[in-house]
Amino acid sequence: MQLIGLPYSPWSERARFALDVRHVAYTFRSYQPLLGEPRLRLLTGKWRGNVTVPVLRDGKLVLSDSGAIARHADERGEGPRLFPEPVAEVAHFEALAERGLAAGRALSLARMLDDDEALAEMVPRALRKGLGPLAAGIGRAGVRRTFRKYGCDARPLGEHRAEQVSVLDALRAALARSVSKDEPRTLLPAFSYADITMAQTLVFVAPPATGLRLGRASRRAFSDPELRERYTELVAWRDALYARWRSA
Ligand SMILES: N[C@@H](CCC(=O)N[C@@H](CS)C(=O)NCC(=O)O)C(=O)O
Repeated sequence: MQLIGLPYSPWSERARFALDVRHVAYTFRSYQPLLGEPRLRLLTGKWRGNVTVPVLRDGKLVLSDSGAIARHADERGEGPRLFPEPVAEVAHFEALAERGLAAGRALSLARMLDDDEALAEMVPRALRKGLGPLAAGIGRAGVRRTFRKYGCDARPLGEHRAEQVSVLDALRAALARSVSKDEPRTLLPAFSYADITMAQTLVFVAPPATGLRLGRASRRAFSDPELRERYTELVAWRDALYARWRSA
C-alpha cells in the first residue's frame, strides 16, 4: 500500500494515525501541491474539480478521502475497532471535526500570510535555498491558492473563529459527558476514530509535538496562543491520547 499525503496536514495525519493504530503497513510519499497535481489526477481519475490528499493506493483500489482510508484500515488491520456500532456516533464526530478543521485551516492560512518565514517554509527545502527572499513570494501565491481552493474567503475570519470556538466547546462538552473508563478519556465508550479525528481540530490551536512534520515558523502559524490558553485541558487530552495511542 502507498499513502500519498502532506507531512504537515491533519487530514493526512488522521489517515496515518488510523493505519498505524491498526498496524496496516504502507509506504508514505510526500505530495507536492500544484506540481504533484497532474499525477494525483491521473491516479484518482478525477480531471475536474479539487483533488486532495491523503490518497491511499492498495493494488487497484484508490481511496481519496481520509475517512474512507480509516474505514479501510478498520477492515484490513488489527487493533482497536475504529468504527464501532452505532456508526452514526462516529459520523457525528467526523462532521464536527470537518467544521473545526475547515475553520482552523482558514485562520492558520491567514496567520501564515502575515509570516514570511512560514510562507518560505511552504517551498520545498531543495528549492528554498537558491530562491532567497523569492521563496516567501512563491509560498504566498501557494497559500493564497489554497485559501481560495477551500473557499476560506467565503466568510470573514471572525466567523471562522466563532466556528472553531463552537467546535472546541462541543469537544469539551462531549468529553465531559463521556462514560469512558479509559485513561485518557475517549469520546465513545472505547477509543475510536472519533478521538483520532477530533484530536486533529487541536492542530490549529497547538500542533502536537509528534505526528506532524512542521517547520518552526509553520508551527507558529498553526498555533493560536489565545485558544491554547482557553482550552488547555483539551490540548492536554490530545497529548495524552497521542502518548497512549500514537506510537508511530
Ligand atoms: N476530505 C478530504 C480533505 C482533504 C484535504 O482537505 N486535504 C488538503 C490538506 S491541506 C490538501 O490536499 N491540500 C493540498 C492541496 O490542496 O494542494 C480528506 O479528509 O481526505
